[in-house]
Amino acid sequence: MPFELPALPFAHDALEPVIDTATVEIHYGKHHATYLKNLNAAIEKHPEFFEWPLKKILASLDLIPEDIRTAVRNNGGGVYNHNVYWFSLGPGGGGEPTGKLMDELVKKFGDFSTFKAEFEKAGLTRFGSGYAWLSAKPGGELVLHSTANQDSPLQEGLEPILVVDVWEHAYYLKYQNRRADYLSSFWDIINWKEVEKRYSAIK
Ligand code: MN3
Repeated sequence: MPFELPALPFAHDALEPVIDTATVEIHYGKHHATYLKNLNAAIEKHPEFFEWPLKKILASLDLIPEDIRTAVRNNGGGVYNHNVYWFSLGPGGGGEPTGKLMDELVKKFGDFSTFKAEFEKAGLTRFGSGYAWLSAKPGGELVLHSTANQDSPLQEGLEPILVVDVWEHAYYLKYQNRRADYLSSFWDIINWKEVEKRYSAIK
């Protein structure tokens, strides 16, 4: 069975004014959908990998046949990373996480505002296209990092917890060259309940 595009958990205009409707429509309906189409086209050549969960594929790219490995890395990453992105967001988001995730953030960064500043810096200093991530090691220790292009934390043995897409397509219509403004507004649309769930699932 081909991989599928998950329905967005909110309306296209639900992230206004942080992310405008046109950006959501193009980002989800064109960029994300195209990664999905290209991933399925690549896997068609070795359809046995349709049986694998996408996470397993991305965590073990060296097991993917060489003739499709780059296409799977780029397009599979493109599908998965955008899944994490959209499902971390929602209207009426913002505030701060609670529970175990907050405890670990404080342990790692000292306080929440230091984490925010470090996360924004990771997004701002990712040269070119990519993502800033809060990920977790297998034992639950948090790691702040960024990846280039459509690479994912799964390739480094890390579990993604929160992501911000810093490809220009994620923000250019509204923010143009002002990536820093996109990053500082991003906090208002984070659905911490979903992010906390993702973290609890690995512990
Ligand atoms: Mn994107």
